[in-house]
Amino acid sequence: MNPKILIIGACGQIGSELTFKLRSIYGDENVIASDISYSNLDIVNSGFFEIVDAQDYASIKGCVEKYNIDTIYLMAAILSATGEKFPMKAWDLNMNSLFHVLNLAKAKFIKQIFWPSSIAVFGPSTPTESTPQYTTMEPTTVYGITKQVGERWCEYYNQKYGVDVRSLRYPGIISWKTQPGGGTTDYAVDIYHKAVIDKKYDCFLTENTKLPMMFMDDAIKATIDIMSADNDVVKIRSSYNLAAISFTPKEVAASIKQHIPEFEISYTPDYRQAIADSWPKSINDEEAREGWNWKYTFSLEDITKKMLFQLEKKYNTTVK
Ligand code: VAH
Repeated sequence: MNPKILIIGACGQIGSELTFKLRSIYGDENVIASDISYSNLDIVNSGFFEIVDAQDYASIKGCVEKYNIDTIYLMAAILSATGEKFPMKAWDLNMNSLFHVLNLAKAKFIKQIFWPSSIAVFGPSTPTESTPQYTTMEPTTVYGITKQVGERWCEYYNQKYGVDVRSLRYPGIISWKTQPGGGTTDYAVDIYHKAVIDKKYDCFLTENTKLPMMFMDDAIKATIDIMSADNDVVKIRSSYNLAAISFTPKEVAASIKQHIPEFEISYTPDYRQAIADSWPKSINDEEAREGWNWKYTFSLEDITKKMLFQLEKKYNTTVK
């Protein structure tokens, strides 16, 4: 029997691609996209779409009852960079939305939840290379704090009330379908757009700032894999470390120059440098690999080829 899925935050970077992928697996009629506004017309016009306020329990519950939803992917959040500009907005959205969805599951209105955490749960006191699943976590961003606290509540609701909530600590996610958002890792999205449009990019991080990254297709696969795994396979109910590759702005620029030789990068670090410096450089995801056979596919070269090809089509330019 197919799940009946509601995606909250379906207009966003990951939510939009999850919507299309889940529809291709379970059928359009079983996947309801929702967001606070009609901000992504590809999503709004491609299937079932509802306006849902992630901070309003009644709004979510009304959609759950209207479509007989049993599974929620909660993809709405304010990310790290924007969260530092609007700390209480980030706390309110990221936490209220999670409590509403957890409480709907506790009250048995829904059966299963996916909630994304992030490598932002780690902080400056965390070991930076091959960061383990269990280690010191002192996040210094509001976004990271909401993800750390959110992980604690997910584990609590699973252990106390039997709520089937599953979570992944996403690294920076790279995709071409949506514009870069309010994330610190979004330089790695913007650089490809600017490479195709302007053949140059002024990076807001320094050249050797190494961060964990992943192509969207890998992130979507991991999300669907963990949600499809048998309940007893999912041992960690806070959130699983998830890894693919790590690279620096200098390395991604060199990868782009292989295809656009005239591409030039410059560096003007801003407030986001301190956020990036607080995060790990690489992640150990052995629990995910051993737990449910997770493995990534896309290398940096694969990502560069895919991003430039798709963005060349999107902007109608010809990349050599
Ligand atoms: C951000 N893209 O930059 C998000 C991500 C690991 C960072 O969670 O805020």
